Amino acid sequence: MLPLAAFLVHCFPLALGHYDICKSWVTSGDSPSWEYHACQPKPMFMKGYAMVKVEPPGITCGDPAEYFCTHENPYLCSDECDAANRDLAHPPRLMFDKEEDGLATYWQSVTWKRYPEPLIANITLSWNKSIELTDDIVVTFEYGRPTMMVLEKSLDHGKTWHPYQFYADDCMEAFGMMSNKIRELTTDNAKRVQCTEEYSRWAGSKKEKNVRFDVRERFAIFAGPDLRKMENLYMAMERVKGLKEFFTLTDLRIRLLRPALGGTYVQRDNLKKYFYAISNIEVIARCKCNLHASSCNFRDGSLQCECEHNTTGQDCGRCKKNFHTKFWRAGSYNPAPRGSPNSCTQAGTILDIVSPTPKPESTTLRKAHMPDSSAYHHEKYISTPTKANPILRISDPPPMKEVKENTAIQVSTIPPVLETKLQHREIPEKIRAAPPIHKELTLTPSSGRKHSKKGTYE
Ligand SMILES: [Ca+2]
Repeated sequence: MLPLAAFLVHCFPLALGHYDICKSWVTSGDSPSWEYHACQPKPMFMKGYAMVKVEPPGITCGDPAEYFCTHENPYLCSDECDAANRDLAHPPRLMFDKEEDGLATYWQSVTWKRYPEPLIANITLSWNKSIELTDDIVVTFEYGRPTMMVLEKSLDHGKTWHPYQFYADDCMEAFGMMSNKIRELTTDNAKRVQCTEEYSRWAGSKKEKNVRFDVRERFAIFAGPDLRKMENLYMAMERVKGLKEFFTLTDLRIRLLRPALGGTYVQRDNLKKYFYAISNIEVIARCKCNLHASSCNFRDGSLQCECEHNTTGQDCGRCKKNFHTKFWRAGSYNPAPRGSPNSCTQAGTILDIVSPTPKPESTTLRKAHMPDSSAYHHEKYISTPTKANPILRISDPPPMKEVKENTAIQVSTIPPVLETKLQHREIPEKIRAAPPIHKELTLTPSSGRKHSKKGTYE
């Protein structure tokens, strides 16, 4: 019974096309040998491995200390941001920390005291490594979501940028674009850059906090509802030009262009209620390893693929020394369900001609354990990362966390094929404004506490 169970554990992922092992030890035929497979690392929570940059200088609140209010209680401006006080400071690292006890911790910008000059903030996340999105990007805002925002990506470490999605409460007014829904995309335009109003309209700052980049819905165009047919997505990745690249990036940039307005116009007499506050940025992705690695570790300040198939490099993007008898090629999802390893080979070996197609007669003999148990362990698991660059990194990386397989997917690389005509949208000069409303401001003492997720202003 036990050997059967071990066999099932070993073969099940391959049967589902999860590509989670790079090679297996096969005992069929005259002599045992390695059989090589296309493989990829599991998805990981990537926020702990990013370098973060918040611009422009001085955009973070607290220096000097200032009071702010909220849309729910606009004339109760009792909260204070003070960078010199640990309990009242809102530094960038609070966008990536682990929150406990139901308390939201968040980065916060200065208030819009320079209105009508736009309140602009850029938040850049850099991985120094190509990664492939496997789930939605989710940015969580406290005190309301921005009414204008652009999510951008870079594939060349921030040299060039491309829009991923535009967000506005009125796409036409903000960007001169029609508002579109992701679910209206089809296989022909799955990588189209759009503007959405879904995440920018006012619904109460506590009711709707998240702004998404819908990766799963785009995957579902190919893989169907609940992503049940991932093999169809993988085949599309091979077939549709630019599809893999669309989900690949080295950097993300969130451009905040106009804060939440509370469902109305800007009220000039109370600019203390306009600001940005972000409590979390979730990015779930896998290392891009060109289907040549099943694990990815944090070493020497960045993520590195643990390359197999005689490949090497951060992305397994070239052949190892002495394995250059054929040109390097990325592994392939084709043919389904196990793909092709496209290994680098040495003269005289047959490494790259091991059939990638299913061989039912040999699978019954495939051993569940490899000859070297440590090698097997190495392939299946991700090891603990080392310390990050202390200067740029916002926090030490957390222990490697894999994302459950059913929450994620896969993808791979090359330059982006996004619609460049959308790259240089100007911010409208006119920011909507209404005549000032004359009400008496009521200042009360600061509570000096961070705010409960359940709401401080009940
Ligand atoms: Ca937080």
